[in-house]
Amino acid sequence: AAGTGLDLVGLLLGEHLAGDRGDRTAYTDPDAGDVSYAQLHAAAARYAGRLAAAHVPSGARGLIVADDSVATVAAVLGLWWHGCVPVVISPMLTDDEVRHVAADCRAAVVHLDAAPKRQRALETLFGDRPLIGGAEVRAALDDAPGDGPSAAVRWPEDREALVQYTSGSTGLLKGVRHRAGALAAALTGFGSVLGLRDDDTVLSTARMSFGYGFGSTVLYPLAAGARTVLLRGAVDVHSVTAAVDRHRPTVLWSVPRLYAALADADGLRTEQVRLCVAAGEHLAAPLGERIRTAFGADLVNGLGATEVLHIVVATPPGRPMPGTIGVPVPGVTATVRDDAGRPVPDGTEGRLHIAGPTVALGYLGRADAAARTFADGGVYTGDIAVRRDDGTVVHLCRADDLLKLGGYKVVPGEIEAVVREVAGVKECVVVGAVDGDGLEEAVLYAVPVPGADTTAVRRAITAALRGRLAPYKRPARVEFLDGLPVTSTGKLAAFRLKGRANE
Ligand code: 3SK
Repeated sequence: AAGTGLDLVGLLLGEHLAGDRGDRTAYTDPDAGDVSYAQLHAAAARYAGRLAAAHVPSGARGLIVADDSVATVAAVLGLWWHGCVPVVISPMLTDDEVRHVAADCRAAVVHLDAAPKRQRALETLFGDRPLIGGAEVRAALDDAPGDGPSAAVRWPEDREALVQYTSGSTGLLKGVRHRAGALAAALTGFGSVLGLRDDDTVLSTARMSFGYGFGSTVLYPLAAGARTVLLRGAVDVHSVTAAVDRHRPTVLWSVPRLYAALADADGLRTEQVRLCVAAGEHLAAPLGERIRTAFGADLVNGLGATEVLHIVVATPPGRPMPGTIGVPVPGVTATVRDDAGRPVPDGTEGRLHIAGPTVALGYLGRADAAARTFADGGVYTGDIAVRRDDGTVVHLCRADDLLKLGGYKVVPGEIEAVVREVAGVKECVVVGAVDGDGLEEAVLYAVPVPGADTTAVRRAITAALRGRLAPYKRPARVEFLDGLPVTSTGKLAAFRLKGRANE
């Protein structure tokens, strides 16, 4: 219903539509080419009209299973326009994961946009729910707005407006429910630290289906009126080097691991880059310095989490704070707490706790997990940190067993389950170690069955990892042991393996 509340479409596009400003490019899409702010706005209106015509109730959730594209952004904006809650996930998830999310979020409508073979497989997963294809949205980009609804729905600040899925410590994806007000607060919070401009060209290696990428490719660049270059296919040092060469971005968003590879890459043209944003995993001071030097640009290092929508602690541009994740962004309070939830004095390590307007409403249908994480007036990010007396925060490690590899959460148990099924493996454990750049990596320790041919077992492990796990989940090293170390009470002495992995 029109009236009071937030117009989420207006919040992101409103300022950029007046006069001939609407002709400026919002996205450069690998298929659709340059798409203007006015075209994007018209596509969102048409999308909302399409939802109304399909009798999708305002307030329902809409599942978007899609690669990054201008059609994906139009779907997000169209859902908001109609009063629906977008849930964006990657088509690279397994069929079981996609089915789990569709059922968990009770999606009333599904938007599908993937490479042809995957698209056909995905189409079979959703029963008789209305399906909208990304190709038809792209095909209509040049059309006039048509008979869509004239005004976008207004959102009460505390109403759920976005659900993002993230890995839990069991590996099961959980939906994080964001308030409408959090979207606006992110713009005045981290958005104000970042200072994107309407003459910026933005390139992000993080995808929209991840919390980090949703902010870096949708929220912040649209609100600033910038141009965003969308990537499709594999994101690696070669594809990013080629995209930087072709599109000359002024702002880059990535994870420390990819920056480390880019900093060493031949032929990367960086003269035009004014700002690099790094988040998603721990950034050690020497690597931060290497990135700054290689790009000749400001570096913003931040800590974010899906549970707080985006980056909440960051080093502001022009104020390097090496070895730290910086200071809380405006509107956010970051405290370090003991196991009883009491703030500890500066200089003491503890659990990082975030309070502020971007803290999510909770998890979809997971009261137990929510109670552990959303507590004491905010949320525990799952990180161990220390606050220094100058107010900067130093990230030490994760509080749980989750590994953060290239920005992705990886559950050691998922890797172990694959390896345990390999013939010739008696038992195995995965631990985190730190490589020469200070980046976390997974190390697999396996115990072969007595008498097994370890060369053959190693080959079988490698094949199983390649066949069953996404590249980012695969261990950097595999080592064989005669047995796993145990404590005097017979429990696994994981700390000894961690010590060994870091030797
Ligand atoms: O590191 C993350 O997981 C993250 C999640 C959401 C938004 C931003 C970041 C860095």
